[in-house]
Amino acid sequence: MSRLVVVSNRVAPARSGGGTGAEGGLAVAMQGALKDRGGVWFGWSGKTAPHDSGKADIVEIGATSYATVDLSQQDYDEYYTGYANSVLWPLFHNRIDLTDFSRRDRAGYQRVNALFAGHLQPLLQKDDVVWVHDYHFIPLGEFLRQAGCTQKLGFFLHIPWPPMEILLALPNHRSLVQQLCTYDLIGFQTEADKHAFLEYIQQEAGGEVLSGGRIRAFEQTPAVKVFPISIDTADVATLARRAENGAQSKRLKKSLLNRQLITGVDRLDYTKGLIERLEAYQHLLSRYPAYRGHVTLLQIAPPSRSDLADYQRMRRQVETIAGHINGTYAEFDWSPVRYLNRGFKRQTLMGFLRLSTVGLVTPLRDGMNLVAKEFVAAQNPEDPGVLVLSRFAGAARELESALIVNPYDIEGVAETLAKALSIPIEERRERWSAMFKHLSRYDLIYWRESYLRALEAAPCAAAAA
Ligand code: GDG
Repeated sequence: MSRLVVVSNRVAPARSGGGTGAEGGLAVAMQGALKDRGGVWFGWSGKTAPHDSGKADIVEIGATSYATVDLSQQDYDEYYTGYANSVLWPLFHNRIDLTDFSRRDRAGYQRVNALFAGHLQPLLQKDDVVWVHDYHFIPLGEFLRQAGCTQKLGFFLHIPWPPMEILLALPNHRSLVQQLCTYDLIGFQTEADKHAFLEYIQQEAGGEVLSGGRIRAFEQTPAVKVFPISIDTADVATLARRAENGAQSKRLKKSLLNRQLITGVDRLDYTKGLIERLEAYQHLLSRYPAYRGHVTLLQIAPPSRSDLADYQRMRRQVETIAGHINGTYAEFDWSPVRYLNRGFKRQTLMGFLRLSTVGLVTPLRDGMNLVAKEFVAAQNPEDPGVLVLSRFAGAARELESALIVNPYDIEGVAETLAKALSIPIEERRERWSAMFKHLSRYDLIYWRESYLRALEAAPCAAAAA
C-alpha cells in the first residue's frame, strides 16, 4: 500500500496518549489512514513568523510525520484572511456581495501555495499518494508538478462549488480552474457541486466530459467524482450515550424543567443562517403563543475568523436579535434563547444533541454540514428527536427524512418547527431510523476509503507525460 500524504490548512497531530477527545471527525479519519499506511500530514502551523525557516517543522508520531510551515504576517493576511477567507469562501457560498477581491491577495495566495509546494516536495517519496484538502490549496497541485512531483495527486473540496454565473464574477476564474484540473482526482461533496463544475468546464473552459468519470480540459484529463463526507456514526452514538449520564447533560436537563429543547451548533459564520434561524424562532413564539414558556433554543456558536469585519458584524447582529427575542418574550423564570458564543468538548456537545427534541440546522449554503449528521447519530433510538434541515446543506441530499426547509422562508421554518415539536413518536422513529441506517453504512471511513480507492484507480497525469 502506498504511503499517504495529507495536505490541509491546519494539521492535527495525533497525541501519543490517544488525544483529548476534542479532535474533529476529519482529524480522526486522517490519523487513522496515516497510522495504517504511514505518511505525512502537511500544512500551516497556525503561527506567523518573521522569516521562512527554509524547511518544514517535523514531528514524528509512529509512522506519521506531522510537517508544518509558519507563515509571515503578510502571507497570513493575503493568503488566509485575504484570498481564502474573503474571496473563495464567500464566493463559493454564493456571497458575491461579501467577496473582497484584490490582485495583491491573489498573488499572496499563489505565493503561499508555491511556498508550500516547495516545502512539501522534498518530503515526498516516489510511490506516495497525495490528498489535498479544500479551497486553500487549489493551486498546490500545479506547483507540485512544476517542482517535479510525479506522485498521484488528489483534491477534495469541502465547501460547495459555485454555479457558473457566480464563478464568472471571480477575476482569473479560468486560471484557478485550470490549476484545479492539474489534480488526477477532483472530489466534490454533492452531485450538484459536480454538475456546476462540469457546466463551467463545458460552457466556459471549452472542455468535455469523457466516459468513466473523467473530463478533458486545459490539456488535462482528471477524474471528477462525488464523495459526500460523513461522520464516525458509531463513535458519535457511543459518545452521546455516554454523555447522557454525564454531569453537563444532567445539568442541562434539570435546567429545562421538561421544556422542549431546540438545538443549533454552528461556527459563527454568515453561511450558517443564524440570523434567519433566530428570526424563524422569533416568529414561532409570536405566531404560536402556546410555545411560549415551553421551548428553549440552545444556540452554540463558537467564534470563527473573528479578525474579519464581516464576521464581527454578523456576531453583533446575532447578539442583537438573540437579545431582542429574550427581551420581548422572556419571563422571570424562562428565557427563550440560550446563546453561547463558545465551544464545548465533543462528548458534551453530543450529549446536548441527544437531549434535544429538535436539531435546527439551517445554513444558507453548506458543503455538507456534519452537525446534521451528528444530530441523527446522537439520538436515543427509543425517543429520537427531529432534524429540521436546510435544503441548501449538502447533507439534505442524503438525509431525506429530515424536515427539509428553505432557510430564507422565515414563516415556513417557524411552521416546520411547530410541526417538528409535535411529531408523534412512531413517525419520529421512522424518520430517524431511515437516516441512521444510511449514516451507519455511509460513514466517515466509507468516505475516506472510497476517496482513496478512486485516487488509486485514477490515472496519474505525471506518469502519462
Ligand atoms: C466545512 C464545510 C463540511 C462545532 N462546534 C463545536 C464543535 N463543532 C464541530 C461540529 C462538527 C464541526 O465542528 C463542524 O462541521 P460542519 O460540517 O458543520 O461545518 P464547517 O466547520 O463549516 O465545515 C462543511 C465540513 O467542512 C466537512 O467537509 O461539512 O460544509 O463548511 O463536527 O460538531 N466541536 C466541538 N465543540 C464545539 O463547540 N468539540
